[in-house]
Amino acid sequence: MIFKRCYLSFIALLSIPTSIFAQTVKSPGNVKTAAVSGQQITITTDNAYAQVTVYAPGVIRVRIDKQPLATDFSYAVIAQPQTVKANITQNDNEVSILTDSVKAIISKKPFSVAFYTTDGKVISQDETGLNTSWVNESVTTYKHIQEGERFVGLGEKTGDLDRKGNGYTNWNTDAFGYATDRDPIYSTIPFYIGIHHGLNYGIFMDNTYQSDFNFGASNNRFSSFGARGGEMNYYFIYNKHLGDIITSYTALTGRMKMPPLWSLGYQQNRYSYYPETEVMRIAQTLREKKLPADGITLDIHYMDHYKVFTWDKERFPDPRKMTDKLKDMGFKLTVIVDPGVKVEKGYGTYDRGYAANIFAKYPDSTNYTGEVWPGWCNFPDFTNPKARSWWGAELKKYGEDGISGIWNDMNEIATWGQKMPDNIIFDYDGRKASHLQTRNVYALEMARSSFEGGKVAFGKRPFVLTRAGYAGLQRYSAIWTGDNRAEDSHMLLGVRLLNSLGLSGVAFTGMDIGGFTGNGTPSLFARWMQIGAFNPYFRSHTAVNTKSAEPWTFGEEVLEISRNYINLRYMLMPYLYSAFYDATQTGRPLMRSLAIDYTFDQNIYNTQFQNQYMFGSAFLVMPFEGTATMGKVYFPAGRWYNLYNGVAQSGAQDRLIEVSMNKLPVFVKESSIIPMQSLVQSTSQMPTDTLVVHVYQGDKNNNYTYYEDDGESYNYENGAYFKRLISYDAAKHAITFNKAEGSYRSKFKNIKVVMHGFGNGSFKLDNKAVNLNDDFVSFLTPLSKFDPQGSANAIEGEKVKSIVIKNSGEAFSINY
Ligand code: NBV
Repeated sequence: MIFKRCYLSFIALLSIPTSIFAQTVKSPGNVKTAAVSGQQITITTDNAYAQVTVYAPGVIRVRIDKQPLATDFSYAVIAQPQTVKANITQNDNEVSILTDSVKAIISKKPFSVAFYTTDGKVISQDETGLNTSWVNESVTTYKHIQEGERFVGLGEKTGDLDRKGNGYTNWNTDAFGYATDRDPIYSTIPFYIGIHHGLNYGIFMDNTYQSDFNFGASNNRFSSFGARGGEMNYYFIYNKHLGDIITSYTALTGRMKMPPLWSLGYQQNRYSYYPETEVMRIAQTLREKKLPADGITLDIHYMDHYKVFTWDKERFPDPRKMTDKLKDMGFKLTVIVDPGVKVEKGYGTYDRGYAANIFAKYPDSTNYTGEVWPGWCNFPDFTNPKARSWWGAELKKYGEDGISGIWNDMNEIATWGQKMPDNIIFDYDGRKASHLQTRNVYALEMARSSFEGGKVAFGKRPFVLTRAGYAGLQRYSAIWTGDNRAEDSHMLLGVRLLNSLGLSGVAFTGMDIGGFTGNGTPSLFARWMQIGAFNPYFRSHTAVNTKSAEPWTFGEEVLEISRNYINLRYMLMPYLYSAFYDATQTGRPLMRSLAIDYTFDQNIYNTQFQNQYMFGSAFLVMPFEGTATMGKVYFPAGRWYNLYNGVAQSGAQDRLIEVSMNKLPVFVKESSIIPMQSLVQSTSQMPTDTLVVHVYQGDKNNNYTYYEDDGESYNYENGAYFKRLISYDAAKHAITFNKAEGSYRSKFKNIKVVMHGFGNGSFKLDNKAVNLNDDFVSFLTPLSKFDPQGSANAIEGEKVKSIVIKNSGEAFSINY
């Protein structure tokens, strides 16, 4: 009897699931038709519509929806499919796509997708039985988690470098003083890279709804990506080298333009410097204390009652006069802007916005009103082209006021209460979309408006900084990681956030140096400044209610440490600028997680070493807490030179090293080429006319592109640059400076080549024997009062050989 009851309920269980599952989880089912046209396959299935398109030899796009696919539209992707050789065939069971670099198989029964190398190794495949499915309006694609698979990227996400075992949500969020494991925070980049069995691939899911990524969190079966609305729309990217995946991803979503040179200098900031006399005091103190700097930033208190595009006339009676004075001192001014526009008749910006009808709306066509700094506000709908041009026109005033940078804050959108209604309607470039679909791209389109408007309003390259964003934000803006805390764990988390942003196609990134909330210790501030010197955007910042946090406010020792590293940053300007050029061409970030160049070295994912990164092609940076005295570090394969004394160290091993508050451990990769200049106090000051190119002996080849232009205009787009390939050929023992390209004349009349690690060997210049000079290089000044060895003859440095050559732009080579 008991058996019978059990048996019956078992039968019942077996029959219930099919109907329940079919109701609650919908799958595409089997393929009914698959029509091939050129590089595209259009598919219908029992319950869905799909399209698979070859975008590039290693890039394949997959779209799936329950309804016929909508007309294609993306805020992120700017590329069209390239014409590529793709062999597409099909039989009853599958459609197969073969390009020069990947093979994709679309199974027909049921519809599922798998990607292989051309020699048949699995790169990524749908998880059998799960594939892609819908639960109500949410759509998710499940991929089989491969043995030993690791996951990196996904933009500005807290946590470890390897995201295996974790799940994340994308929903742009104002995350004041966030905990180091908080998710989501400000921006959304639904792009990650999977790594397993010596292979790596990228997945970019281009869907702006709230989205979820699961890298084996609470399951041992799949990694998944999905969104709470819209279609499944993802790009699979395969390249042999991880760096090339970033290049392919940024071919889709775009790359940054050359930034204004001044924006690479040190930026001094706090919430807030006012009135004008205070701004000038900061500027003067930076100069008096010989702290090189290029930027001062004004936070919300410069405005009249926080009304965007206004000035508080008492605090800043004549903005133009002030920016002129600052300019004479070598400073550029960046001002904060918030999207919330105060609802107030008679306030020009509001009146013009109201007349142009550009604010986000409720479904009954009334403007959505939410509360933020100025009080009740309307919010420009940056997804409306009319709003973007209105914003651009408003920026003209800032152009006239001599502003050079625009800092977009609060653009998640942040409002008091943090609950923006779902039913706010945005234009979405004529398509009309709710807040649910628009939120994650709002900041991207605000950044676009600031960038495009700024270009016209300033007549020069504008500097744009944003807090939130979406995939593709690198085209318009730099990004910083918002309201961090003055804590060691945040400094180190910040490094990982920036490294992850770099893995996700964003090269121009920064964090609040010193920490936004709370009061940091001197050692924390000193270390953070050192790390900041090796961040793409170098700005210190602190909240409204904290103690003063300029480099001189932590005592003499911290001041000297800060100066040392800012000085180094300024001497590295030619290297930095060339690294930014590289980002404009390849999408390669400045801060490079070791996962980029040492992808398959398991040690780099060890949480002890995961914060280490390359800054550009040459520097291996090892961040530590401010108070650390000893630290375990990992040297990837190759040879590494201690930046400060030139001592070489072999790689593929970890080591315990001494760490002090005065020095950030930095090593130089063998065969590196590092162009430097003399110390200046701002990028507006001319360095001496000698470019110093440091070359480090090594067994690896290196092709380095040196790049220079006027640093402020777009003339480089018409060839006004000075660019040359400098190549290190280890087998030929040759360093060749190739002929310069472009119509711009270098500001350097001479090149001093400094040879590190080459000993006293014999050298040839253009095949003729030459004697190199004995020289001495030191990258830091001894700390006068605090370093017990701080006397002139105890300067830490390195004996090197050097030679000075005229910089005619013609080719020359040095043999060793
Ligand atoms: O405008 C004030 C701050 C700004 O300093 C900070 O960098 C932003 O992330 N802003 C947030 C507004 C709210 C701060 C509590």
